[in-house]
Amino acid sequence: MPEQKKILFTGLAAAGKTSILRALDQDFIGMHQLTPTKGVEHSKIRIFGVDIFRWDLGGQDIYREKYLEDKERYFSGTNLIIYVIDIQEEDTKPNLEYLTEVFSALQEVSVSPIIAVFFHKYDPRILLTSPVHRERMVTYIEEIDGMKGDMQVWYYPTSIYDLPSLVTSFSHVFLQIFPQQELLAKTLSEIRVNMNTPALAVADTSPFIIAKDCASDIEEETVKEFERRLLGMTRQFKGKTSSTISWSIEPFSDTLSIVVFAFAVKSEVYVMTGLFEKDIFREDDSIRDFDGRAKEAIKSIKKILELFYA
Ligand SMILES: Nc1nc2c(ncn2[C@@H]2O[C@H](COP(=O)(O)OP(=O)(O)O)[C@@H](O)[C@H]2O)c(=O)[nH]1
Ligand SMILES: [Mg+2]
Repeated sequence: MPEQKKILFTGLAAAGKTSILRALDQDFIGMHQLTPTKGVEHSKIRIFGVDIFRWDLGGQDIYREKYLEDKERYFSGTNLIIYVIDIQEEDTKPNLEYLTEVFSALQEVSVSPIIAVFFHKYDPRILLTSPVHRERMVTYIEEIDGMKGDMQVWYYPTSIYDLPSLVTSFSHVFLQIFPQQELLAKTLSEIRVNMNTPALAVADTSPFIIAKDCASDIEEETVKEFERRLLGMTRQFKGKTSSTISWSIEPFSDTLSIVVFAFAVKSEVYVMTGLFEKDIFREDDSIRDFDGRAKEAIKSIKKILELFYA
């Protein structure tokens, strides 16, 4: 039986924890009807055939005290903590105090999960223009690095107005609990070079990005657009099953097309998405060659994905 995993979402009240969970579930209706989370809300997702239990720890003072009193119950068995900070909130002290308490609670119950800090409500307009928020984020990082001890902490700016930021941040840190991801990342990078594409990714239909590799000279904006398109195209395969490899193609830019290949591993659908020169698709011969190489690539990716189910 595959083991199960536990993810804690925590942080102060109104930081955006529940909104993040809803956005990751693509539940945009639920997102607009949020009431403050009372106590803990549990939900379950499945990735690589493993049950992932998500605990949304409501952030009001009375509940936070309860978590810290009953540490064993809330913190033991945790694989990943996502600590959500409202970057628009000027006062950094309450977050740093609560984080200190969380770190010592983890030590007391002797667990060392991977920790992600989401600098949330980092809405696109702020990310582009505001030095104040950037300075606040830098201050947080310095402070947290100073108190994390041996723990592994990752930092991400996120916003519900930038869904790819949430999906890629969550995917990236979640994958850190799977050692197999290193082999997948390395293989995908080789395939990308081999297939001569500036951007290539593997995802499941949650959608959840399992690996992504981009050429070093590709523009940040193109990567963002690639992620946005890949999430949209991936969603079309949700709930579908397929024993063969199928692919679909859409225009991306003046010179590039975006191609999505769907394939199954353990009866779940996965996709490989990449950007390819439009010219490839003008002649039958080069299409055949492309198809053959893609299928070879997918074969090796499937083998690695099977390792995640071990
Ligand atoms: N500007 C902005 N507001 C957000 C974002 N995420 C959540 N919010 C708002 O922040 C408030 C609190 O969100 P909620 O998810 O209930 O926070 P929780 O208490 O941590 O679960 C709500 O009014 C949300 O609409 C974001 O990325 N940007
Ligand atoms: Mg909540």
